[in-house]
Amino acid sequence: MTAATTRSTCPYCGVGCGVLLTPDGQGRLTVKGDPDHPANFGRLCSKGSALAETVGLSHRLMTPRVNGTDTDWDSALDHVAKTFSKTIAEHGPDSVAFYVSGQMLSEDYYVANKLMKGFIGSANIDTNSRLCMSSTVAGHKRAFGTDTVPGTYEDLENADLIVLTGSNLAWCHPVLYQRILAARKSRGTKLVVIDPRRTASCDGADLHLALRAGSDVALFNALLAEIDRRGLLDRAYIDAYVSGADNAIAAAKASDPAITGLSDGDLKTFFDLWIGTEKVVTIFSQGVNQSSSGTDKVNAILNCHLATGRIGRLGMGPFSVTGQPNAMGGREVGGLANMLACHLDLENADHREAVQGFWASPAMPDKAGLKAVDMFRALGEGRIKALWVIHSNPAVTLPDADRVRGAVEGCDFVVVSDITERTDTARGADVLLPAAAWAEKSGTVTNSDRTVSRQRAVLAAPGIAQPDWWILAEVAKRMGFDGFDWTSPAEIFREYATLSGIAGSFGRDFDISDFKDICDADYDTLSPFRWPQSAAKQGGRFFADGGFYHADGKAKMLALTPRDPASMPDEKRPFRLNTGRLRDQWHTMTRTALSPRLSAHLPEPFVDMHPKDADRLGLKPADLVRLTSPHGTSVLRLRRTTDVAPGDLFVPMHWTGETAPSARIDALVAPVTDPISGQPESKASTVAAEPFPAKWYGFAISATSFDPDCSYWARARTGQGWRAELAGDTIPDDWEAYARSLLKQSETSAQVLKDPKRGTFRIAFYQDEILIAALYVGPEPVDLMRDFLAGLPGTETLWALAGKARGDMPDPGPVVCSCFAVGRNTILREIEEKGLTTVEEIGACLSAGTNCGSCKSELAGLLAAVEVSEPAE
Ligand SMILES: Nc1nc2c(c(=O)[nH]1)N[C@H]1C(S)=C(S)[C@@H](COP(=O)(O)OP(=O)(O)OC[C@H]3O[C@@H](n4cnc5c(=O)[nH]c(N)nc54)[C@H](O)[C@@H]3O)O[C@H]1N2
Ligand SMILES: Nc1nc2c(c(=O)[nH]1)N[C@H]1C(S)=C(S)[C@@H](COP(=O)(O)OP(=O)(O)OC[C@H]3O[C@@H](n4cnc5c(=O)[nH]c(N)nc54)[C@H](O)[C@@H]3O)O[C@H]1N2
Ligand code: SF4
Ligand SMILES: [Mo]
Repeated sequence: MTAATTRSTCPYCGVGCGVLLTPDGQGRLTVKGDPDHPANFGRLCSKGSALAETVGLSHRLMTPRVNGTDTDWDSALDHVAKTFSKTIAEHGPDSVAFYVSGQMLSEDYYVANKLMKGFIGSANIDTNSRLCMSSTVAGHKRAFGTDTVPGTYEDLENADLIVLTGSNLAWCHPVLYQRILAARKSRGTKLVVIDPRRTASCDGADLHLALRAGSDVALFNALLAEIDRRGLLDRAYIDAYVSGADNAIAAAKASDPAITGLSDGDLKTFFDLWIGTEKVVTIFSQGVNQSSSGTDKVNAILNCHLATGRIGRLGMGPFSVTGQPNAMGGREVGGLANMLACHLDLENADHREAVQGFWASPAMPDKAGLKAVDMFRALGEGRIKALWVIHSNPAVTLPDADRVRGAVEGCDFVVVSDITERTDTARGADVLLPAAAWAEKSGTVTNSDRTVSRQRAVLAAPGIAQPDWWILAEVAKRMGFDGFDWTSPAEIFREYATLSGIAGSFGRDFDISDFKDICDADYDTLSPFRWPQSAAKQGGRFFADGGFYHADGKAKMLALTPRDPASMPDEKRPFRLNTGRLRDQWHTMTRTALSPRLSAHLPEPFVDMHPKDADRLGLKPADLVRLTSPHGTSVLRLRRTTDVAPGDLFVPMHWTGETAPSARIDALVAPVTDPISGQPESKASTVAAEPFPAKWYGFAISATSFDPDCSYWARARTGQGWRAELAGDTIPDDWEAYARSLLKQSETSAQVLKDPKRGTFRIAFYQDEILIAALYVGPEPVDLMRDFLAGLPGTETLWALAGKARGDMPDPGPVVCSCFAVGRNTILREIEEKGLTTVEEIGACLSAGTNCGSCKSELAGLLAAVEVSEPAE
């Protein structure tokens, strides 16, 4: 590490990898994995490795903006404070709300929570963690009496069996997946994936249980019943530390494993593995949480670990992996509408009094505020009259997203703090506040295993952008509140650590009061640490010897009855819509889509459909499909694949009005929530599917950005500019005029190739023999070497109209390894020509998979595909 290098933490997933940042003094950065960070020991995934490509200024919001006009901070902050104060005076504190984010730093989050709960006096602050972790929070609290992840990452390396339940770890927590694969190599750890869909995580697994969507409670009930049947309950642990076991087991025995749709053989293999392996970690994520029975799913898993006493000991335990970089920190600061700071309870009068006393605050709500889905419903109905959205893009990511977008647009006063104005939420806002971004601001985040790490500023914020805590504190002061006079995140951290000590004195587990007097210099150099950190307890695991947080000191096993998802497929809507993430994009893509190499992995949104369903609907490969639910419609590119079961569909969640307006998939998702956690069922809506009647299809490349306006489009960045897929339901009168207007090339000289009878048209624009842009149009999805063409703008390519590489220039195909930009075709060619049989051999020949390793599971998948195809030839 050189003097110019600073330790920080990756801003994406909850693995919480340490990074080493070296700025070049010109606003650019080099980003490397921190070899000393306990989350990643130097590794980074594709997203972490590409961070340097996302810190440019081109997309940034630089100054506050009120009603479309740029202004200074004083005017904007006064306006926000005045409007919030006026609304509260006229309509009461519950007429305003904050919608915040698990990506905020703990210090930012603490300030937002203090302002809303302690000073405005409402609990109407909720966070996107409601869509993410709230079922786990509720499940943990029901079972443990507290929201605590019992284990640590070392358990993953010390387990003999790892069960991924509703988690595509290979793509969503890639560094943990790499850690597991490494352990698998050295100790032979077995890996089971429980997911209705075949995912990249299955490539490294021993068993994939493609259970019916939503049936996890039935599966883990069946496991619990089988543990009992085999006489393998840990009676000593249960007698000493657990209540409710008999009822839970009786309910488990009464539930029908057939609901899972799994064969008896698969169930037996799973039971043998799970019951027969003491050191088992059950990892779970959004396939569990995002369900109308999400909390029950969590408890069904916790039941099995409590029943066997496999919790809190090295190499075993239930393990909820957090999604966002500070999802865990948000739970600690009390970011949810039904929590108080530091794991204190809003319903507990003593806790409320203690926090109010500590804050010296004028007010404290005694009941929970509106949860995310209800908050935006109230916004649409005019019950919330002023809303502040910080670090989230709800007009894209909440269910029933068109209605949410409409509610944001319709509300008289919506403030959005973001780093860019180009989001579907920001477009509907009245006030935009420019936030300092990752690498420009300082604070702490807590990862999935309770490790708190520093994010550090190494770049100047552009324009007059300011950190989120500062913006919040300035508004609080202007609303006339005391207690917001901090001058640095270190001061906020000290206050927060002090409050956690008060929580500790109430016996709460979240206690970092060791740091209540930390000086600025020590905060600057703070090394990662795992909570708790107090006089009473230091880090480590929880619950091996009981010590639960219910009044009787015991854990609770819950009696659970499986429920179907809220809507079941029927004649009108025969498909089950599953949604989730891709390897190289982060949520609504406001940062990852800036990186050409991340955009090259899967540049267009799509719907995965089983070939039998596609045939039945008369859909050919690459056709466009229209999906419809009672809430909205989407148009997406078809991918025929047996990865999904017949009747199931999978659509990624990432595309937006900026990148592909018809692919905003949450527009279709029903606003149905889990009755206990309030978490939406984002993975199990029902929809109808039909061919989209496009009259023409197109593909465009350009060295400069352009704004398509046809009925279907999806655009992505490339190393040379932009690429876009297009389709329309009306044919333009004059294709050349259309192309010139679309690609903003009114005067540029062009080569044209057209066949009006067949309806094909191609145009390439040149400046001094350099290709500037091109458009390829046809009546069917256009067959082109897209990834090859995407690399042409800005080069001397006089034969671009051909749409494919010359014989001597092979088409690399879609990128698989984003670190070294190695395409699928290149890998397949090498596998076949050189007879490669292992991922390591591919690495040796092409470097693919040798940097971040995020593509290793896909490389394994390509090797398997080639093996299968050989005998048939
Ligand atoms: N690349 C990337 N990584 C990310 C993120 C990102 O945007 N991009 N986001 C981060 C965030 S905030 C989060 S919350 C995590 C999410 O991480 P994951 O939860 O791993 O990701 P998802 O793709 O949302 O969903 C996981 C799986 O649940 C499956 N599933 C659907 N229904 C069911 C069901 O009924 N039962 C079971 N058992 N499985 C089901 C889906 O098929 C999907 O493969 O990822 C984090 N990491
Ligand atoms: N259908 C479906 N929907 C889902 C999910 C799903 O699996 N399926 N998953 C859900 C889950 S788990 C999650 S976590 C949510 C995520 O959903 P969101 O939180 O809505 O998505 P992001 O794109 O992460 O939004 C973050 C916003 O913060 C901005 N930003 C970046 N840095 C900063 C900063 O430093 N300060 C401020 N103020 N702003 C900043 C970004 O530009 C972006 O607009 O989506 C949920 N929605
Ligand atoms: S696994 Fe990837 S996205 Fe997650 S923290 Fe590490 S580098 Fe960042
Ligand atoms: Mo999430």
